[in-house]
Order: sequence, then structure tokens, then C-alpha cells
Amino acid sequence: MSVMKFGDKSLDLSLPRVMGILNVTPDSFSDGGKHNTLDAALRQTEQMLNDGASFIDIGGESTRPGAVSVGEQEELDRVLPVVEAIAKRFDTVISVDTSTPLLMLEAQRLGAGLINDVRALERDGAVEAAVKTGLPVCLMHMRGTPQDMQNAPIYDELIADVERYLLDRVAVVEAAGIKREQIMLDPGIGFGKTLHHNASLLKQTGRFVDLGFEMLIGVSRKTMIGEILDASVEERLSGTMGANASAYLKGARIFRVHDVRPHVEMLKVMHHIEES
Ligand code: 7PJ
Repeated sequence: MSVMKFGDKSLDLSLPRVMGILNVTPDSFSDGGKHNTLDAALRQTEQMLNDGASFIDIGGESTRPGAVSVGEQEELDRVLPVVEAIAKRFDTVISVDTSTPLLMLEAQRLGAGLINDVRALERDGAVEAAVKTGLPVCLMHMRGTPQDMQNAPIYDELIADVERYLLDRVAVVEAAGIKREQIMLDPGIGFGKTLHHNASLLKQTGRFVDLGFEMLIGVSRKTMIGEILDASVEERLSGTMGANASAYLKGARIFRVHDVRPHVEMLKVMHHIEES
């Protein structure tokens, strides 16, 4: 059993777990408006939990390639009311997809259980803030920034480079006081990588698992799936499931997805077979 504590909740991560994506950027809910946005976020959360999600990952900063960066206050205003409302109403692990130290601290106060940082706590004060929360962290690899990361990324040795980066970040956060058992790693699919890079990293998921860390994979509806299938964003579910199934067999246990139910069912069957 590999149980990880997320604030006052615990999850057995020997079972695969689905993390449902909840975007709270202004463009993610068609009708806009503050109250409507909170309402829609709660409805989407309820649906994802009914469908079997173990985590709800709340993000208020768009990190898609080329996205403009969001101000700190704006991000806090988007995310915190949603964290608070979900913590009050639902029994789930709330993950905050953020690089902003103040948001990490405030979200923990309101009931968040995991810090998911696509910048691996590189922002000034982020390591200290994460330590203060006492929560586990997901450290992700990114090359460059969301603004420039897709400008012909080049690596000397992709797998070794990503591995070295993640282990460097592990060393930094461990030295600051976060326990090894509280760290999950993520190769950062689509963050400064070509299709070939993304595919190689997914194929090598086992290398990271062998280092002794839980692996989180975020490939849902991403460009790599679109490139392989020549499919639009709405047509990427089966392809996403193929990528996640492959990562599961290589030892990844947390899957960050938009489409919760199909993944919960797929992983339940796969796990049943693998454990039989
Ligand atoms: C990821 C993420 C990912 C983790 C986003 C999108 C872009 N967090 N946040 N891993 N991607 N840990 O979903 O298309 O891959 S935002």
C-alpha cells in the first residue's frame, strides 16, 4: 500500500486515480459572470466526483502554449472562491494548479490538499510557501515558459535532461523540508516538447517510477494526440485514453483528465486485469 496524505484526507495510490480538470479561467465557462462561474464550477465538480474522480485540479492560469500570463490578484480571485466552495460541499482532494506562493498558502487554509505546480516551485517564494502548507506537491518539467515553450524545443538528451531537472527540484524541495513521500513527478507532456519528445517521455514513464516517485500524467486532449490522429480538440478522447493506458502499464498512477468517467472505467478494468 502506498498511502499519500493530502491534508486531512488520504488516498491509496496503489490504485490508479483520476484527477478531474476544473479550469476557472474566464473563457472556460461560456456565460462568464462571477456567480454563474462558481455555479458552473460546482456543477462540473459534482459531475466529475459522481464519475469517480479522486482529485479536482483547479487552475486559474492558462498555461496553454502562447497563453498570456495572469496577474496574481486575478488568479487569487478566480481560484480561491472555488476552492472554498468545493471544500465546503464535497469530500475530495482539492489540487491547486498554480505557481503563485500566496495562492498556495490561501488555498491550503481553505481546504486544498495538493499543490500542482507546472513550474516545479521555481517562482520566488514558492518552495517556502509549499513547505508552510505542509501539503504534498507535484513537480512538473517545463522547458521555457508558456509564452515561448513551443519555439522549436531542443534537448541534448531528452530523458536524461528531464530526469536531471526533476531530481534537482526534488533535492531543492527536500532540503527545504518537504518529505520525499510527499513529492509526485510529472514529465510535463506538451510543455516545451515536440511530438517525438512527448512520446519518448511517455514510453519512459517507468524510469521515473523506478526512482521511487508517484507519477502524474497530464496528456488529456493535448496537441500530441491531435498530431497523431489529425483530430480536433473535441475528437481526442480515445487517443487520450490510449496514452493514459500506456502510462498506467508503465507505472503512472495519477491521470489528469477532462473526461473522468471513461478513464475511471478504463483504469478499473486495466487494474483488475493487472492485479488478477
Ligand atoms: C498539466 C498541468 C500537466 C500537471 C496543465 C492543459 C494545460 N499540471 N496543468 N501536468 N497541464 N501536473 O491541460 O492542456 O500536464 S494545463
